[in-house]
Amino acid sequence: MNEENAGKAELPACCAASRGDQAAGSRSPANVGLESLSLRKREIPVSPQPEADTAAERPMILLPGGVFRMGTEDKDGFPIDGEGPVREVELAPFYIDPYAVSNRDFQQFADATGYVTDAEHYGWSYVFHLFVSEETARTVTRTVQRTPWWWVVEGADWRHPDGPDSTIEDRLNHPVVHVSYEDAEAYCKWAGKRLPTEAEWEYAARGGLDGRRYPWGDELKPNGEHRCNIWQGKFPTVNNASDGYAGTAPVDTYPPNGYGLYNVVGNVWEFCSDWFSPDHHRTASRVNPQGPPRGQSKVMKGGSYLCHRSYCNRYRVAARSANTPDSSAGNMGFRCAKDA
Ligand SMILES: [Ca+2]
Ligand SMILES: [Cu+2]
Repeated sequence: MNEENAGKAELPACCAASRGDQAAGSRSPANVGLESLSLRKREIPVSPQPEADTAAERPMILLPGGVFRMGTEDKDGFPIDGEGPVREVELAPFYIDPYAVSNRDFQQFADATGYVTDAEHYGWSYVFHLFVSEETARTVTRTVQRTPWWWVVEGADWRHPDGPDSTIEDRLNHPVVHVSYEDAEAYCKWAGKRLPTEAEWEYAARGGLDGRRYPWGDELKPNGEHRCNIWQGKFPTVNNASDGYAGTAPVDTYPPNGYGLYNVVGNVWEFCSDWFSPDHHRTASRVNPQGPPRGQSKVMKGGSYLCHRSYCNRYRVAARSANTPDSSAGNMGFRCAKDA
């Protein structure tokens, strides 16, 4: 395959949408099952606020690097995404954050710099249909044809995650969303950090386990316990939220993995620094791989609160997706890394 053309065209529809995907006038109750809209009023659990500190001061996790096995040939996986082959990859030591960047973290950055995100610049972002208020829903005219649960909501941005009439005040400890790859890069620069490479992200997400499906092992719910924030019920209309959360969860929800990272799978997709290609890694160097030199979309890892086995089984450590650098949605965030 020509590397220039490798990228999002090959990716099957996922629970993320790109900025260019919207189509006018395709929203209709039949598309998305509006009968379940009452779910949107579900109380969002509020976690205790952490100690007041700054993201830059919070300790990062130092990982020793070395050789690990990256990728999967899991029968439950998506070979077309380039999840395989399983290969030995060598990494230098690096630091990574235990948590995704939270609304509180991003607020410090925005307050300090006056930074304007891509969503604010464009004036809209993708909001999952069940979170949009009735009033805001009346203003929605565009959705994504292949993924009609994504509504183009004017005035949706990181401060207004469900639309202009919503706020982050009740979720300061949740991951920031509606931030693009470019926004994530800007934050990292300000914080003296950087995004992880895909290899670093996956190594960190595996938490020291070898060849497992999830950060904690092979079983989705060990002893019947939820270990990540994904979708339960019937996607995209009925979310039982039996894991405790219909939307985002606080960044420190559920036990961490073996390296001390929280919510690496589920909750929000996390941008990595690599351009996406389904096959570049087959022939590329396996020492500190950085991804292809060019591309259309940036790698995202970990899946989100919208992932469901029936539709988008990408809440596995080896799963991959991608989005264009200026795209944003209510299920996309990031965590930071740093050279050791
Ligand atoms: Ca959930
Ligand atoms: Cu998904």
